[in-house]
Amino acid sequence: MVDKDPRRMLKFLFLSDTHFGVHYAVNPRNKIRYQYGSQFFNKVDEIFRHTIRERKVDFILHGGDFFNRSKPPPDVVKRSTSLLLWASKYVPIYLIPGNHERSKLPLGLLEYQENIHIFSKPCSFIYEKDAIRIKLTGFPYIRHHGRKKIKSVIRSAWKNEIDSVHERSHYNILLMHQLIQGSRVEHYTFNRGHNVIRSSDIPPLFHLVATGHVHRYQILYGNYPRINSSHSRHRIVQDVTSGKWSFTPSKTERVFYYTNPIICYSGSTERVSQMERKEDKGYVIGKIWIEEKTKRTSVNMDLNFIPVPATEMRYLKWNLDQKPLYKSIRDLQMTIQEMREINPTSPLAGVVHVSITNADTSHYSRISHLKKFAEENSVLLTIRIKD
Ligand SMILES: [Mn+2]
Repeated sequence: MVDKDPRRMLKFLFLSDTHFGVHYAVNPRNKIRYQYGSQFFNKVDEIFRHTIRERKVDFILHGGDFFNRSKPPPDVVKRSTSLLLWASKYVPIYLIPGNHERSKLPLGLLEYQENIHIFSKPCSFIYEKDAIRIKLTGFPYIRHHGRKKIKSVIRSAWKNEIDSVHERSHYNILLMHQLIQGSRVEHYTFNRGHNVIRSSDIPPLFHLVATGHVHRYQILYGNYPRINSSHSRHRIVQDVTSGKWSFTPSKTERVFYYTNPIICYSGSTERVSQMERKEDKGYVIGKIWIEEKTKRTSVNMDLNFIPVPATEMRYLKWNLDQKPLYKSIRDLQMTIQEMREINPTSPLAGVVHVSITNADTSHYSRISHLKKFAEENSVLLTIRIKD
């Protein structure tokens, strides 16, 4: 049904929080860190190649935290911009500066590449293909008081059109990098705070809010009455006689009327911190298509989360007053060997973090030996000794 008339259908890739440069050792001699940092580039490289070549996406949205730092080292800039340049040869890319870039993407001249569009200020771009017109509105990460400022920022972004369009867009996407009330990480739901945005403050004229910042993939619905919108699909309708797009529910055709924006966090493309060790990582493929029927035209959207393999992570807590060091070491060695068995050939089998309490200085040398053992098994071991 979906692919019947491909002339009126388009696809996009939505990914976010690539954090290029995190855990990266620029010197390849630091093998294990170089490997872990490189995974972040390799993964996005695969995602770009697969979605552009096989899935034939028409454009790419990046939800921010492209880099891990606002001033990334030259090697990190080189590796990540070559990915952008490759992808932009085929499709346009739209990027939001996130909090890790301090709301400003250090991409220099890349900003002036024809196919690379950066929301360096609140503004809107138009993407159009085969008579489907999409308005992409976005703004850099709001660092303070997002809750208070959000309405006026969105309003100015909507009005500030880089590509002006005289006809109404069929589909409106808001791209941003913010916390939204109700978004979740493990054991925590964001609710209050000067930077937590209420979804009811996002105008219902947006069909999709594609946002970065929270590293866990999730879909939220706005606070508008929800009518028959399933997990990943909702519809809006054009009235054929008047030509108007309808945003208000009608009694007779409720099911086809668009009512609320879907809010989507694609999550990060790789596990950035131990907090994410149980999260699936991946990207989102969005599909927008138009169905013409005798009495009405409907615009449809599908969102699909595609998981990619993520680095194995383990977290161990040692209290040396409760368990002697030699036993804890044995546990750790077993953990490391298990990880190696899961990934026997991978240059990085996983990452283990050990948090140690009640250690005394006589323990230190035995603890530091463990790093070598981990590295021999292609595991990155980080240790924190607490007083
Ligand atoms: Mn992030």
